[in-house]
Amino acid sequence: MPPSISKRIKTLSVSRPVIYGNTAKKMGSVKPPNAPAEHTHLWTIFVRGPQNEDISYIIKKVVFKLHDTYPNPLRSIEAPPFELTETGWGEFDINIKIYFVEEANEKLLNFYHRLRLHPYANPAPSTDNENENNPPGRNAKDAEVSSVFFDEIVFNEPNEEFFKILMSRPGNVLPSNKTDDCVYSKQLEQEEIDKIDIGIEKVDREINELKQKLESLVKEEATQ
Ligand code: SLL
Repeated sequence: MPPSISKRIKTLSVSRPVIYGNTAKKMGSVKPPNAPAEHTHLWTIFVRGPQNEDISYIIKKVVFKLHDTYPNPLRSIEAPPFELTETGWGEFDINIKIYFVEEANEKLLNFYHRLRLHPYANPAPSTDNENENNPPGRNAKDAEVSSVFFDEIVFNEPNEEFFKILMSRPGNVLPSNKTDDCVYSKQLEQEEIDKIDIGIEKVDREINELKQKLESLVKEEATQ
């Protein structure tokens, strides 16, 4: 990567939302050609914008490192959509490396996603971060499984050239409201914050109750 001569803008951060994760479906008798007989699931791993917007103005390529049981496990996707569809039988951790466009002069982002193929028998109440896509009327065990996460890529002190690129898509921020196509929004963010606030209040209340209980037990003890 050629060194960027563009100056970094001090004390400024720009964040961009991304969605990453996988969907998976049990295959019936119809399998893609060349799929080994023991492969039971068709799955797709992806990195995308919350509304499927083009993110290639900041991302140059995404490299997915699969389990060593796959031939050529290092799969480099150099143009959008940054996704990979495969077949398989097992769940494993996929290493994801996001490379940014050269103008960014940024280090790559390196993280893992656990490939999920199976709907769990007794799914925990779904957190909005990871949800079971299981519409009514469909057999739970055949439903498409999805394990999808929201995150924000934060660019600290971007250089002037990259800042211009970031600002060229002012619409690439979170939408205000949830829609059927896209739940990731300011609205969902606020709902999550509200849930956390309620949780904090509950824990504070419980701590206070326990403290009072303890105090009265100590007093009781002292008077005996
Ligand atoms: C484990 N979770 O920890 C398992 C590994 C490997 C998955 C899962 C197909 C590879 C192939 C496939 O699904 N591998 O048949 O080429 O041991």
